[in-house]
Amino acid sequence: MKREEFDIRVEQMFDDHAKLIARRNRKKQGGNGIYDRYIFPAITRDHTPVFWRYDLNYKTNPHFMTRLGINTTFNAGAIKLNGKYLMAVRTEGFDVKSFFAMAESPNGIDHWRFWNHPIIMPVTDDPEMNVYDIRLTNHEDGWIYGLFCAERKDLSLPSDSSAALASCGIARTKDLKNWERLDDLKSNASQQRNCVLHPEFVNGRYMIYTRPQSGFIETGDSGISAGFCDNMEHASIMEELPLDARQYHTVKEVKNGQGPAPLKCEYGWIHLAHGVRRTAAGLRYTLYLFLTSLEEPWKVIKRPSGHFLEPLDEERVGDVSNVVFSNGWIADEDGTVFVYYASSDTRIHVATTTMEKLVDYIINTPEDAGRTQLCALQRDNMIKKNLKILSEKYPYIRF
Ligand code: M1P
Repeated sequence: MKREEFDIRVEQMFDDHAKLIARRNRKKQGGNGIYDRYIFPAITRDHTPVFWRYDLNYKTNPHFMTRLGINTTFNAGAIKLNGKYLMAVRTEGFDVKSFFAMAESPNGIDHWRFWNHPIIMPVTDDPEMNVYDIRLTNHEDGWIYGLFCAERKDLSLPSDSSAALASCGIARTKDLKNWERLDDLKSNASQQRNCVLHPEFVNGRYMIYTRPQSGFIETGDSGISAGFCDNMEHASIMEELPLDARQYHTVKEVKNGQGPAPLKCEYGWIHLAHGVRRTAAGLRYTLYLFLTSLEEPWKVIKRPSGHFLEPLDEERVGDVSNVVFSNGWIADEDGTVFVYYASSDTRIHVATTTMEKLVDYIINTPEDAGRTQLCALQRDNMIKKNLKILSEKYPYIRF
């Protein structure tokens, strides 16, 4: 490639990137009344800066090749800080290593721009191979904590090149730039993933939502659990209380995991979680909601039936298809709630709703009736009431 052509390619690339960042997103028409989806993903790999992927030196990259490709941008923690909407994005290179990178938006919907530098997360004495799925919690102790999965090779199985151990890495910051790494969470479980710090002290202690696992993939029966610790510098949880167990023939039949830190409302804590079912096409991940008690956040008091958000249309296809996953949401001062969810481990979307709608959904969506006949009866009850309304309103139409 000639020097002039190289320069044109570089300019074109920066131009395309600037247009992508400037693009406005719009709500999809219709919707389910619970939340609005948006036409474009909020963040894709093309949103990462060009200078993260290309060597811009003509002498060392005369063919203008991608040098360090970015494969996917997904599963982001989220927080609002100093008026900015921020995501800590799981950014995966072609080398299949993930790192966290902050992206910010002026309105929570579009114009997402990555900060120039990714987070260089400090390591413990036992550096992990990979980190992912950070949950950001603005804790009442004054720190912003990031709890994430820290994955290491399982050295007890040296000949199995895919044997891995998942543990909960913990770091804290005040500005999302300078991070202090703390000890990984200690617990009795052999592995942990999807751990999330509750935003308030509970009876004077830190409370962490956990997901104890018997193996890297297998989760055991306990599902989402909770435990307490006295400090975050050397967090240790020796007893985990089962909070939301997986259950036969529900959206969380195979496994589940807490999403972001729960949101507080007058009735309790609203939780967003993912639930996993096994299908002939593989695992299917959907998102669901539940409510825990204000005073005892480890006790579930409301369980709307079924899923809250499922992979839809183009969201269904990606690196790991048929998956939606969320570890970040932001509740704004005006009651708007931004739900950031990733589809198929590939890109990030936003859905918007309000606290009022979430509360209505949680309180008024009936619980799972338990088995098919009771579920059909539950639906038939609503059908009968609706037909009465319709026949009174439109007596001249036959329903
Ligand atoms: O591939 C789907 C998800 O699988 C894992 O989630 P869980 O531990 O609940 O099964 C994680 O690797 C997650 O990052 C990924 O999105």
